[in-house]
Amino acid sequence: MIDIEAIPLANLRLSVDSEGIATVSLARAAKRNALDAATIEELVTLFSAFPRSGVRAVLLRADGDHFCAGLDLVEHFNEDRSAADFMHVCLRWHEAFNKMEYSGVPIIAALKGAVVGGGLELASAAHIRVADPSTYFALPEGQRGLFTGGGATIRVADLVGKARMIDMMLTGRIYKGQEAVDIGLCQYLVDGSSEDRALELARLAAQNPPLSNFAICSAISHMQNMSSLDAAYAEAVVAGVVNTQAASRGRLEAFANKTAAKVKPT
Ligand code: 1HE
Repeated sequence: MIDIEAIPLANLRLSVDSEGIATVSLARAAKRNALDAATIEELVTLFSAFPRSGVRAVLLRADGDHFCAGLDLVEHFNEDRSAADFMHVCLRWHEAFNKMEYSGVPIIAALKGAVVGGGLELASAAHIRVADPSTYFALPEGQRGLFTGGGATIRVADLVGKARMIDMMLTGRIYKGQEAVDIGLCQYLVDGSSEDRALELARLAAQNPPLSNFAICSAISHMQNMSSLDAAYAEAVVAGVVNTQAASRGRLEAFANKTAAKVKPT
């Protein structure tokens, strides 16, 4: 097991509670949590370690009023990067966000304020997104003379569809509120604090056996990349392992004994 609380962090903050819920905070509020190269390296380190840390779910939140303002535009301007340099920057973003999406550890993002550009790419690597009334989503890359480089062409297009993503980028269209839920940018919209709801969801997910969560938070994403034939094969193999795990025996026994909760709306 990796001692994740010993990992040195400057732009992120980490705490882990007694239930194994890790809270990761984006901690550059003065810069609206813009993602500089150092922050991306911290995301890579942390999210690479979670699957071997015993953490059961992750709450991803941000300091300040905005979740994330995307690429650190000032760093990018000052560095005056070559094409090859920025390609390598993007590859580190992909490393970080792939570690998140394919980690097998549920990540619940508590959103607020700006979730824009690379901030939306970060949010879309989480497994569940919770928005509050202040939350808004945009891809202002086109207006900045840029293009997405952190996986939006894959994950945001997957969430909202190609046509909506192209419109967002061409016109700077901003989505918020119920419309953002309706088009798939987030799964929850709350009146109060997105953090409170996200923590509740993290606690719920953490009650599942870790191997089930591992499959849910890695296998589904992998299978989306496969042909239907290969996905069906992989699903059978994963289900063979997960559905016969020791941790499921007691739960199945409870159902057989009629002591387990039924699946019914409250
Ligand atoms: C930043 C950044 C940033 C703020 N890079 N420093 N993303 C964008 O195009 C969004 C750019 N940011 C904004 O539109 C606004 O800052 C916000 C709407 C997010 C927030 O507004 P506000 O009024 O609360 O803050 P502010 O006064 O604009 O900024 C406060 C500070 O944060 C200021 O620094 P300071 O040193 O002057 O105090 C800003 O410079 C700094 N800041 N956003 C760097 N993004 C892999 S490719 C991905 C491509 C993209 O992500 S493109 C989208 C970029």
